[in-house]
Amino acid sequence: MITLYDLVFAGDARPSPFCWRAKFALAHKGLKWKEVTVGFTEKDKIAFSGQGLVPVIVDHAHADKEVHDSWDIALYLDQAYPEKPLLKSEHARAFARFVHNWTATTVQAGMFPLMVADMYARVRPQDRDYFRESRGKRLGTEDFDSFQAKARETRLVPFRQSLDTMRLQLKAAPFLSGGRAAYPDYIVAGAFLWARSVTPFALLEAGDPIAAWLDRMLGLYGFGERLKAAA
Ligand SMILES: N[C@@H](CCC(=O)N[C@@H](CS)C(=O)NCC(=O)O)C(=O)O
Repeated sequence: MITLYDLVFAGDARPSPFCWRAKFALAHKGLKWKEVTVGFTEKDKIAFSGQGLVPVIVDHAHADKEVHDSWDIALYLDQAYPEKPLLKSEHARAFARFVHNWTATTVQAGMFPLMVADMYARVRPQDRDYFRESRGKRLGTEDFDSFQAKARETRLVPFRQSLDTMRLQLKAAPFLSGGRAAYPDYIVAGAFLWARSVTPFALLEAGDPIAAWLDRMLGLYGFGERLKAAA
């Protein structure tokens, strides 16, 4: 059994893209886990990990080994549970790392301005000050409503275009990793599950092949039923 410390929003929503990566990785391995929720102001729950970000896992089958950071969790799971590798070879790791970097700089960075006010609206009441101050510092404003409205006017079309790389990849095969989903797919799916958890806004146009891919991703391990989509 593994314990996964998972970020929580109001209504028990679980938006963290990095925690979704860890959940995909655990499900891929066929491992069972239980989740402990962590609000933005409940970092004491993960203080034992020596840092303040989730995901954190504790592997009770391996002397309560603690691992944090989604990438290190994937590497750890491959080492402790070598069957069904997530990142089999140096080449697989390099491709996944590329997708990790692209997701950070293009996908997640592109999504955030388009949904920051919707996120703020869904943060637990006791975490709102923390979110407003920390994200306000990042964006240079705490007026998330205006920031988001402006972003939707000016940044939505470029954001959608920035995903063309992914559409081209999906022309060749049903998953980014080929015929079967693998860790690179989990990385990008995490970003889209983040968005689904915090906003009803349509980041993708109807009929976008990325939406069909996301449906396939949600079907893999039944995450579609688990996801609390934002209304
Ligand atoms: N590089 C880390 C990033 C983890 C991360 O940024 N987690 C966010 C949730 S999505 C977090 O814990 N944020 C807490 C905070 O902002 O205080 C990973 O891949 O796991």
